[in-house]
Amino acid sequence: MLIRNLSKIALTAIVLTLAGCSGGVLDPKGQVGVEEKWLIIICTLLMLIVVIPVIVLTLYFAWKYRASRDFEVYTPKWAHSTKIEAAVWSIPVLIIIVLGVITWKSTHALDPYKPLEGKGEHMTVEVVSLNWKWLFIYPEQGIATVNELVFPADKPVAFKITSEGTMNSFFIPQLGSQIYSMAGMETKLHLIADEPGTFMGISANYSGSGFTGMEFDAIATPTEGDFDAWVEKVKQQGGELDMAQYNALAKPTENHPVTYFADVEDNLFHTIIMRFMKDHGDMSFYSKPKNAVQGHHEGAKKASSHSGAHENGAKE
Ligand SMILES: [Cu+2]
Repeated sequence: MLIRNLSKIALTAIVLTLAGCSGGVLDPKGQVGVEEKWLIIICTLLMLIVVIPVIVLTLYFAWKYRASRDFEVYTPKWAHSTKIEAAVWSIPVLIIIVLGVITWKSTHALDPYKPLEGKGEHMTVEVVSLNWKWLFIYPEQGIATVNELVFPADKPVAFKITSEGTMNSFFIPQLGSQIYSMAGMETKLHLIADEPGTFMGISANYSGSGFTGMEFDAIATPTEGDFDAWVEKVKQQGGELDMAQYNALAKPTENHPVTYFADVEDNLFHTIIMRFMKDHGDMSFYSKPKNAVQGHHEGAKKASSHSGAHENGAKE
């Protein structure tokens, strides 16, 4: 009776869990997401090669050597079995080798910083996480939006991502990888939608009281024409986004409505990153800051002992 009830509960749990898959990482709508789905499934199955026999054998041994069976052979001096040693060492080692090869290959193939191969030219979208909303700047179209991301289906998108404050994580589960947004830094992500649709966009990193409302629709339009029409709509309806307006927008708000900006200040994304870097000079990405050393040591020269120690490579 207990077993029957337990199996009912388990079945319900499985059905509910699988029902949660639609719209999630196991229901991918883009090339990156599809590859990651198979990675999750293959790795889970490989690991179950160990987990399932362990569960089965645990139950089997508990039953086989139960106290009421007094005719089992009692061997307290038993210490070694070559067969068991071979099994418990060789199987996990083989699985780890296979997992290692798969991980090595897939981390290179699915590197979020790598543009998608064979998909043509990428469209650029600059993403800024604010408390508690997402700002999307379209440098090629000269527009910006809050909490609405639109791009054509079958068009690869290169996201450049930063944050105004707290660390967040830019994540459209059905399209694939998530990547962190951090103040004063630029991270990159390349995604594509293989079919038109509206996908849920979230932050995968908790960032405070307004976090639950920090969601956006990622809309893949059926054609480039539909995307152009949407850009026109933003240009008709939107306001201006200069630095003063950005500062007002950056103030914390909860459940921020979708907002359009028809005209965006040049290099706004770069300016947002650089306001956290101003003491270290302008930054050339993927190399050292051009004048960070001079800038840093202007202040340090006053304290000569500190400056001396620093030049010897000592840490502060
Ligand atoms: Cu220093």
